[in-house]
Amino acid sequence: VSLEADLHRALPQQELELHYQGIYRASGREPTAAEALLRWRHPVRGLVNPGEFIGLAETNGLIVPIGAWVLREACRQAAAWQAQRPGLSVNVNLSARQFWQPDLPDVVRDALRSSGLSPHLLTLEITESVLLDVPDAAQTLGALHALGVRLSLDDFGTGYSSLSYLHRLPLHGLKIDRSFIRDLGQAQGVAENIIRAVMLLAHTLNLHVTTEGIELETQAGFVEALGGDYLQGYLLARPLPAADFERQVLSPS
Ligand code: G
Ligand code: G
Ligand code: MN
Ligand code: NA
Repeated sequence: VSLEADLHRALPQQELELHYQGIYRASGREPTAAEALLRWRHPVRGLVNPGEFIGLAETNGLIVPIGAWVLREACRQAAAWQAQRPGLSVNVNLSARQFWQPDLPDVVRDALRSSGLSPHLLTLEITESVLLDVPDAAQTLGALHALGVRLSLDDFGTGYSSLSYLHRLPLHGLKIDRSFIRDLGQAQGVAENIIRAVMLLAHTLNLHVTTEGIELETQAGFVEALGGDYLQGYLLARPLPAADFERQVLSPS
């Protein structure tokens, strides 16, 4: 039986789950958000990471119903966490394929309504490919912005970045791809200069900057010294099942 046949059953058989990775304010290192990351608990293969099945789900279109489920579940969980941590927001990754559906804003609005989560506590992460590959992306982003949700540009610096859309589109922030953090401290300081330049650009445009892939204290310190707004990475927290996220991130001992 192929992975694809199994994937068709994953949603109805309730094999999908969300893990959550903390996103921390750089100053004070308080968790302010949780990025929802999809996992597939396959009955035979065990826990499958999205790298192994998101591409497949994008090709066969299953990412549309799966993505709708992710939005509902992430909003439900974030709403439930408000009692423990008021103001905690949740980040959800969207594929370009979901933007091809004209009802995406309705799907987002329904997830907010059924959960009761305030729209400003939902951040939608999109990649530059959305802006390049989807004809009506700007219009859809406008409709999402009108709902009151936040929009963040993910994996920034790895795609075909265009400076024009950074100020044209209703973005709240961008996430510098972890490859730049990984390369910090290498010869000539190229990664340092790129991060410094991207931060200056983003802040000039009133965009918040999250740096991903922070694994070392030296990387966190460098980003803080440059004025980065948010930190994400294994140094602060790994992606965790919801119950572990509550224990380790929301109520650390
Ligand atoms: O967790 P991992 O590092 O394997 O994630 C790999 C990729 O899968 C990342 O680029 C991440 O953005 C993407 N991803 C994780 N969860 C979701 C999801 O719910 N929807 C979409 N479209 N992508 C996701
Ligand atoms: O493309 P996106 O940024 O959504 O991908 C997020 C993925 O990055 C998560 O699935 C997570 O597993 C991975 N990730 C998060 N923090 C780190 C880190 O510090 N180091 C590495 N190597 N991967 C990370
Ligand atoms: Mn992401
Ligand atoms: Na990313």
